[in-house]
Amino acid sequence: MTRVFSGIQPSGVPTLGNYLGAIRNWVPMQDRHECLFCIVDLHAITQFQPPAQLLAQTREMAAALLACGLSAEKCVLFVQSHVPAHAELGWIFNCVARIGWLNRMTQFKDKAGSDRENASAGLYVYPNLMAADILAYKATSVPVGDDQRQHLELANDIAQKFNHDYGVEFFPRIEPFIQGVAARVMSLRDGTKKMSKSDPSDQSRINLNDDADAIALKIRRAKTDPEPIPEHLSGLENRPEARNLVGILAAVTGTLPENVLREHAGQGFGQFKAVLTEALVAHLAPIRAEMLRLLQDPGALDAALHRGAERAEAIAQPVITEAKRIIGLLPRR
Ligand code: AQP
Repeated sequence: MTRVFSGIQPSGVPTLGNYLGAIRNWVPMQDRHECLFCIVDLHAITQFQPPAQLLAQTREMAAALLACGLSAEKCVLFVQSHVPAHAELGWIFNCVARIGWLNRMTQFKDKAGSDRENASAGLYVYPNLMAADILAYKATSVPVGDDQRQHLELANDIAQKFNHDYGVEFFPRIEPFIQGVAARVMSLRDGTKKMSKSDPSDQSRINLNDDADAIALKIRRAKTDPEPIPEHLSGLENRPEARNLVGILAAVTGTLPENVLREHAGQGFGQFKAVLTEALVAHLAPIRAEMLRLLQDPGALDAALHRGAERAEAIAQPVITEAKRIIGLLPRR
C-alpha cells in the first residue's frame, strides 16, 4: 500500500486555498492508502508566532482537519514537534542539501520579501525540513497544492544525493500528487498572489471558520474587473481575479471552469458573486459547525493528537535509526 504524507502549518486558520488545494484531496486517500497527516508547527515558527496563539492554532487546525473529513482512526494525524524524528532528519538534510539548491526556492523569496537579511535561517532551510517530514516515513506520495511542486523536486534531490553519497538505496523517490481544478487558489485582493492564511489582510482569504456574513462580505469586496463573464476560457486570459473566482466556483460545485463559463457567460460580477457566495456558504457551513463543535472538547483533540504522535513515532524511529547507521552516527549492525 502506498504511504502518503502531507502537512499543513498551524500559522492561522486554514483557508479555502488550503482546503481546495490540499485538505479536500486528503480525505478520500485515507480509505485507499496508509496516510500520515501532520500539523507542521516547526515550519510555522520559521515566522514568529506568539506562543499562546501557536498552541491555539495547532488545536484549531486539528479541529479543522477532522471537520473536513479526516479520521484520527483511518489516518495518522499528529503534530510535527511531538515526533523528534522530523528535527533530527531535518538537521541531517541541512548537511546534504546544497545552498545553491535552496537559493532557487521561490517560496523563500516570496515569504522573505525584500527584507531577506532579516528572514530566519529556518525559513531558508524550510524545504530541508519538509524533505525530512516525508522521508522520515519513507512516504512516496505527497498530496499538496501546486505551490509546493518545487519543494518536492528538492526533496527528491536530497534523497538522491543522500543515497549517492553513502552508496545506498535507502530513501525512495517521492511523487507529488497535485489534483483538482483549483490546485492554486489566489488572493481575493490580488489575483496574482496565492491565498494565504498568514496574509496580513483577512479580506484576501476565506477562512474555514468564516460565517455566512463574513463570506458574503469578502466575496462582495473581492477584486474583479469591469468585463462580464466570458464564454470561453480564453476570455479569462490576463484576468487573474476573474479566473480565480470562476475556478473557485467550479471547485466547490464539483465541475469544470468551462461549465461555469457556459452557465454564467455574459453575467456581470454582481450576479456572479451572489451565486459564488451561496455555493461557498453551502459548502463551508457544515465544516465550520463541526469545527466549532470539536473545539468545545480540547481534551479529546489533544488525546487524538497524542495517539497520532505515538503511531507516527513507531514508523519513523526505525527509519531514523537506520539513517544514523548509514551515516556513521551509530555503529552498523
Ligand atoms: N492558495 C492555495 N491554493 C492551493 N493550495 C494551497 N496550499 C496553501 N495555499 C494554497 C496548500 O495547502 C497545504 C498546506 O500549506 P501550508 O500550511 O503547509 O503552507 P503554505 O503553502 O505556505 O500555505 P499558506 O496558507 O500560504 O500558509 P502561510 O500563510 O503560513 O504560509 C499545502 O499542500 C499547500 O500546497
